[in-house]
Amino acid sequence: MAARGVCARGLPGSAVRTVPVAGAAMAALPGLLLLLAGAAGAAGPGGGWAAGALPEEERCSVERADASLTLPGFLQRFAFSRPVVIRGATDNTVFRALCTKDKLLAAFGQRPVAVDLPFQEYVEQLLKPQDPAALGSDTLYFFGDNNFTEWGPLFQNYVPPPFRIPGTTGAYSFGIAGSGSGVPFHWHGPGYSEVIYGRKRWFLYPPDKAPHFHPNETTLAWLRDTYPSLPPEERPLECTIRPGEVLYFPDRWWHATLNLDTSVFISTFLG
Ligand SMILES: O=C(O)CCC(=O)C(=O)O
Repeated sequence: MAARGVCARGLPGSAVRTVPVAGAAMAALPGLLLLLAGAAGAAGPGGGWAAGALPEEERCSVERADASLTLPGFLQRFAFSRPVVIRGATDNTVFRALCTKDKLLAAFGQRPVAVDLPFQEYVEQLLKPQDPAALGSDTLYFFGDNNFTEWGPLFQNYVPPPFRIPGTTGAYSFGIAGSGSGVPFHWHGPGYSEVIYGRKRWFLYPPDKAPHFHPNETTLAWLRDTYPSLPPEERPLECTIRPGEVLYFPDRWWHATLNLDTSVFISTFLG
């Protein structure tokens, strides 16, 4: 699978800064990661990542499915028509154990996630709750453009959602972001999102129902300023996903995200 950034069609390019990961290869990393996996659980249920204090939606309006969903059922009911949150479709216990704060810092702390910015500095200095007054263009969001020489051994331990749309392959995009951060409304091809740690609130509109938003407004600002005045018929579909759940969004569906906690997450784009 190849790396792919989030700046696809429909996303205001200035609103989200994806941070390219560059640098030297990490020799012997798979062995290191597997050793680290043996000590899973010591960081607690949140993996050592900070919890946030933002509210969840009152009601999840995205349809839900469980592990009994089959590929024919997925293709018939969701793949081309509507989002779904699937619970228990995959077991990412091993990957989760590798994504605790301590373990990611031990494995990648010195690796650059932006020009001259080691991952450890991003985590310790920039991974803060979102400033509600900040513009989207001033928000650093580590998501996508992952360098697969360095991060590939970690992703080998990720178990992706089981259903593919025929003729597509999956491309991973991995991220870690602070409470209150998120991606403003945009759209692109179909894909999945899974949180490994933290809760992520999703807002979705079908392709023919463009949301009211300013491209340089953060999701947090949109939630505060626009969302409360939306009449019921203009409200988005929404749901908060937690570890163990994946959200699927079909082609061209508008979507925006809000990390309720510091979140470790991975998208699988189908293309
Ligand atoms: O997980 C996020 O915060 C952003 C995900 C997203 O926008 C996407 O997968 O296209």
